[in-house]
Amino acid sequence: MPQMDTRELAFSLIEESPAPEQQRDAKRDAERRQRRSRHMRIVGRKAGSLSARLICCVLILAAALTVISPLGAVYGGVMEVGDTPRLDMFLRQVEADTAFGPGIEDIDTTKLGTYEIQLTHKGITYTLPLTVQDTVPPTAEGKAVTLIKGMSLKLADCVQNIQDATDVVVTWAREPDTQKVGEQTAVARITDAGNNHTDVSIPITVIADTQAPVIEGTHDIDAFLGESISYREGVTVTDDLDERPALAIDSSAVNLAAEGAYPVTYTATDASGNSASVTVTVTLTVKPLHYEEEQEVYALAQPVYDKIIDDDMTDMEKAFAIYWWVEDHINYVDQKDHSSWINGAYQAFTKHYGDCFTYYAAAKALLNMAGIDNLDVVKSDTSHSAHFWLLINLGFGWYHFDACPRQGSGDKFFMVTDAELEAYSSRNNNSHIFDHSLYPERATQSVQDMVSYSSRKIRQSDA
Ligand SMILES: [Ca+2]
Ligand SMILES: [Ca+2]
Repeated sequence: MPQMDTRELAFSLIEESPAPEQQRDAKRDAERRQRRSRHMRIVGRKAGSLSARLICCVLILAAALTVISPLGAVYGGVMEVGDTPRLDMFLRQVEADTAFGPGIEDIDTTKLGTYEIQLTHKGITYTLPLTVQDTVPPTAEGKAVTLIKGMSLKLADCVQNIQDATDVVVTWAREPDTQKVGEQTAVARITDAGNNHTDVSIPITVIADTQAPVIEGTHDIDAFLGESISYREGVTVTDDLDERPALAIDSSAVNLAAEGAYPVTYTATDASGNSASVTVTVTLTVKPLHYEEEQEVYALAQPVYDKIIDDDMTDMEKAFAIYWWVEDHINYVDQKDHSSWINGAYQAFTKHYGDCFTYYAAAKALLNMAGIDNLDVVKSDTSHSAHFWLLINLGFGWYHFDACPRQGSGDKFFMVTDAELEAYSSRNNNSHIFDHSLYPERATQSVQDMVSYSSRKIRQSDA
């Protein structure tokens, strides 16, 4: 308790009391002392500090030597946090001419501490301490928790309905053992600002996880030297119990500075320590000169696609429109680079010239955009010349698709069967000879009665 208040109180008493020379007889003074003491005894629910009380006693004794105090010796008021200050916290008997001074409403009674207040009685103002204390422990409930062995447990998930007038701190009084499978009881401790605490029991069930996580989406990676590699792209890890199993990727064997094939291992581990691994191969090569990006090719092809394709067309009509655009818009010239269909398509859409590879590549880009399944076909006997074309499947079998212009009878190859293609090939230096075993079974039923090369239209039938 502040010493100043005690002095002020004592001084107030001195000022209020009559001078000793005015005391004419002891009886009158004694009566007066008893009367005022009755009316204005200041009380406190808790005693102040020893030193404060000593000082108080000394000062009041000193005052009594010169005057007879009308007030009691105890000072200050004590209230529970959250209550409203009342006069009876300071006076045993509240009289009509007693009131708090200004500022009493500014005291934050939700915060613990000792505040200075003003109290006026019979025209005299006293400065007194008001102590706000918290003596009521918090209340709370424990919440039963089930967790997987090894997983961490948040204390906040174990306690509910916490009630107290002050802020509280929640700690473990008895921490759970999350490595121990079975049932156990942990204890949480809720401590308030007044240092009162309440312990609540937490029933905890720890279950075992024996199944390893599952890694999906891993694949071999081809990349060029100098480019960054996204090992995590498309890779997911799931577990039967652990919602967030850990994924570690060991790429320490990859030499980013040298061409080669390197192992990369993905290891997923759940909270209980079960783990699974997958190893893929990362192949690094030097980036070819004039390498074009796939998305750039599709961006170049988009205006072509938008011009020749609309949503009302059947897949066969879309494929036929692609066939004619490729045949019409690429001029044939001999060339040697057949390394990448992306590069071939890039040349088709930017320069509009090339060889059979360019025709094949442009058609492949547009067929991909139309969502039409297609496969690359490579001529097997290149002693006379190389050749490239496609197989496409609209849902009723694989047919040959080759928009590179030819000469001679039967030189159009839109959805032709092996027999139809090979009839031409055998007459033209095995132009389309291919290894049948390398490709899926082709359709044998001709659809040429649906195809009009002269009108460039697909005749609708029951195909
Ligand atoms: Ca409390
Ligand atoms: Ca598991």
